[in-house]
Amino acid sequence: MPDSLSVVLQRTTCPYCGVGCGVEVLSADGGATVSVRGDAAHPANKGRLCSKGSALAESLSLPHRLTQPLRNGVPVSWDRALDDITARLRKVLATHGPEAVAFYGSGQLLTEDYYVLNKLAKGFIGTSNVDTNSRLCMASTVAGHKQSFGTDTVPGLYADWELADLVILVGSNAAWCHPVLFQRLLAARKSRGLKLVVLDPRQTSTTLEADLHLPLRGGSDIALFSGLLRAIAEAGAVKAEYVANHTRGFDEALAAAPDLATVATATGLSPVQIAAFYKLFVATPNVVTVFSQGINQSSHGSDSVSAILNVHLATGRIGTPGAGPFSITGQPNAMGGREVGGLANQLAAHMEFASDTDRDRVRRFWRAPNLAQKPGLKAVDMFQAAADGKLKFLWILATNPLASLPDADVVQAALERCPTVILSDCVADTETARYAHFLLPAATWGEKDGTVTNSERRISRQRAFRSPQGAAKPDWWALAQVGQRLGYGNAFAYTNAAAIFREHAGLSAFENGGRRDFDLSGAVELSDVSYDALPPFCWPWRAGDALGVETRFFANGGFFTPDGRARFIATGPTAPLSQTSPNFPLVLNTGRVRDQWHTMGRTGATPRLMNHQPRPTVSINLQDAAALGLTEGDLVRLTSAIGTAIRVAEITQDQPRGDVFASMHWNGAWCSGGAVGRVIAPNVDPLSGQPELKFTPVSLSRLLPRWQGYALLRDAPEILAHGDLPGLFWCKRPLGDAWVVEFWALPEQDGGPESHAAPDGALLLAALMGKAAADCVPLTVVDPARGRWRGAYLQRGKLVAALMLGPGPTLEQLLPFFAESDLADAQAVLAGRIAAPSAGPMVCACFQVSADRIRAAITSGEATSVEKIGALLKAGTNCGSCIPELKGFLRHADAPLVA
Ligand SMILES: Nc1nc2c(c(=O)[nH]1)N[C@H]1C(S)=C(S)[C@@H](COP(=O)(O)OP(=O)(O)OC[C@H]3O[C@@H](n4cnc5c(=O)[nH]c(N)nc54)[C@H](O)[C@@H]3O)O[C@H]1N2
Ligand SMILES: Nc1nc2c(c(=O)[nH]1)N[C@H]1C(S)=C(S)[C@@H](COP(=O)(O)OP(=O)(O)OC[C@H]3O[C@@H](n4cnc5c(=O)[nH]c(N)nc54)[C@H](O)[C@@H]3O)O[C@H]1N2
Ligand code: SF4
Ligand SMILES: [Mo]
Repeated sequence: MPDSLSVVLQRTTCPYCGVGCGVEVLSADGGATVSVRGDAAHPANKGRLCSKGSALAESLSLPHRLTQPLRNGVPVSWDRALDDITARLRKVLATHGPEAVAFYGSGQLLTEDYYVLNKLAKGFIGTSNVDTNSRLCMASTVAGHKQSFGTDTVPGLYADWELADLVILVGSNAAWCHPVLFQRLLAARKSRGLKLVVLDPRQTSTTLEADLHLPLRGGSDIALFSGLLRAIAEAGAVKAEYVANHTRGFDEALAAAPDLATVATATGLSPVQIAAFYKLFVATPNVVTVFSQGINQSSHGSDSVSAILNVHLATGRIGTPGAGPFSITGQPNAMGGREVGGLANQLAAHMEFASDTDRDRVRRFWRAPNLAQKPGLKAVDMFQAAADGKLKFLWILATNPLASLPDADVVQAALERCPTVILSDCVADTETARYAHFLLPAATWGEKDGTVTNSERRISRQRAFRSPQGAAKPDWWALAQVGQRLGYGNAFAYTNAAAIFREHAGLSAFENGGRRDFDLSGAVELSDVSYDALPPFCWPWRAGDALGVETRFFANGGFFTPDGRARFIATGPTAPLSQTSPNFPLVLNTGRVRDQWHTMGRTGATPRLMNHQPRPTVSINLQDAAALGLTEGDLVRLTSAIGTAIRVAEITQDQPRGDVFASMHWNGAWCSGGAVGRVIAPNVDPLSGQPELKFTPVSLSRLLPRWQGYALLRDAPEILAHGDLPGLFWCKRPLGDAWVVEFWALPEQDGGPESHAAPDGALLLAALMGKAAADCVPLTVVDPARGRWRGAYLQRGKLVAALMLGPGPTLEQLLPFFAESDLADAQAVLAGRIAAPSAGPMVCACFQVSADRIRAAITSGEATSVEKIGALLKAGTNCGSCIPELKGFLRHADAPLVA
């Protein structure tokens, strides 16, 4: 830990996406003043950061940070909390056995946290009910890899994206979700001329860059890639020697492969488009097929993965520079979780429950008294079991299941029914937190030490550069404390993260002898000092190898199946589990936006990240919107077979007809009725258990609000529980130094008010401000006949809150007054006798360049290219994440912007 007076440079890793960028943090005053920049020495990003990474310094002081253990909302000491948790655990074990105990973790845990979690649960408590949000993320890839390769391994390296002549992005919006890697790809294209094909039903910032965009029907990639196997065979492009020497099952897979006409029917693409794609694939030996959630989050996700692996195996394009299938992981440590066995069907260090030898080996290594003997409950089943009353003890770490799992009603029922729910998180206001009996304050990014593994198997250090806030502690510590209290002192006597890492490396090496690809035998003896200084490296790191050897797998076979051969898996067209119908005629697709991270805990509280897409929208195709009578900004109800959600309409050409898109981010902590998990059925892939998050039949209907309004608040609003403001739809966000809550009064039949008259705003303001309202002077202008209520709170002449219901001054007009130290004419403010131009949505988050400024520069004729925009306004010159959008502006220079 740096001492408190010096300026310190610390190298660490970004806590967001699976690209795993190196970050240099300059901190002074013991971490109170921090700035960040990309680490030029880190092989993943070579100095670049995207908009989210660049904003890390601003997101360090989170509102509603959890700084103390809470039991039923009451602060308690760590000792008290841990004693109580252990006592409850013992009781559940004695009464109901280990099957009644479950842990639900996250790809945002560090490897060390994850290792201790897995060891405690599977080895000592004896439950394999240990699953993670990775089940929602890349479980289908894990299943696909294991079936075909006999192990869960990404064969290639990021460099392959740059060395390829053809890169196919399947169900990946890398421009927004893996921005730095995407920039590397674009740079390589510029210098080497590689081709980029993108498969995505909708138009995205990624498809805008594609040489060929195939807007295939949701869930139909499996047909396309199965058909490709046949096209490869017909073109004589099978690498017979590779197939003969290193694989099994080719003939069966080929027999199942559909013809072109079948593929065209399944995908909705024209035979000409499909044939062009097949021709390009066949003709280009160096091809990397990158796949992400458009593939994984499907009820046939693991077969879709297999269909992709099949074409690479058939052509022998695997594990060579510039060729291979490439699963790109989402979370910073999704891969680390797979390495420690974080999923309910894995054991640890790439060992399997199914193998007696593996179980015995892990048992001996851990000296485990209660090693679990068979796989446990996968995420969706785990929460169903809790809702059914079968789970009595559930410990959730670093994830927000109520906001991110499908069928949120069941998740809520699970949290309500389970008698002991523990949540380890760094913030107190997540949706899940409302249901936890124990909230344990976790040290978070910048406060904790450990390692993460990125999508190319590169292990990087996360390093602390400031002290944990309040009583926050690393997750491994809390888990180890429970292990010790259960009487397993020796097994959980870790004093630091380095000790855990050494043990993890030890398990990977234990009786390995080349049987398991995950091998860190080179790190078994790592000293604390070497661990502190550990540079990023790719696994395997085998004993005797120099640190930094970068291995590709399978170019010459060597698979981890019993006979060393890969398996082809026979696949053909398979449809999503639920189909559209007259009642639910549209398909809801869900995913990510550029500047938000998951359930928004960190990014939602960062003003410049919230500017990019400030409301919970649903994107609707122009013609679909016209048919439904919807216009931009309308309030829309989405209804599926299992539930409803409310969103704000965004009308766009980017959506194909019949498809709508809503981001996964918004949830009950940030808006009411907006979490898409309320409408997504828990349909899962039978092999991987991964839910179908990208294909939900829905209907849309317009909600005509009684009135609309907003509140501006100096401080983050009090926590608003789902339904806390009956009859209203609301969403919140930070703006400048203030916070905004927008309101829509729902129609009467949706629980809204009986008349158009504005309600008593004073009550609403008090609900938003909580105790802070007490020492403020209220000032109100009420005009109910015209449906208006305007009010403000002043504290020693300073505006601290304002509420505008009905027509009145806009947010932008009001905001500047929050900065004034003595508001001379507060009445004039409320009356709206002020003007400030709107800047429009923020496009370049790094330099805060708005859409209006960019459009003005283009209209003036000065900005004719991305480079010119950069020279004039700096937009796009730092992380480059907005370059695709800048291109969109240039392309549509004459078209009106949809804000
Ligand atoms: N900005 C940002 N970046 C992130 C994250 C974030 O929250 N915000 N999260 C990280 C995480 S954990 C993950 S897992 C990754 C996810 O990264 P991605 O997988 O790239 O992100 P998504 O937006 O979930 O989905 C990608 C695309 O799949 C498309 N799609 C939907 N259905 C289909 C289909 O049937 N076939 C095909 N071919 N495409 C389809 C969607 O239209 C969408 O554009 O992002 C990581 N990076
Ligand atoms: N509809 C729909 N749903 C989806 C998806 C989708 O595409 N569509 N994508 C799915 C995917 S791929 C993913 S990965 C999930 C992500 O979904 P979640 O994992 O539920 O989302 P996060 O917001 O990342 O939750 C992480 C939590 O960990 C906390 N945290 C941060 N650092 C630490 C730490 O060091 N320790 C502890 N204990 N807590 C910490 C944060 O405050 C936050 O509350 O969502 C899934 N859900
Ligand atoms: S691409 Fe952005 S979010 Fe992902 S690791 Fe790099 S800086 Fe972080
Ligand atoms: Mo993910």
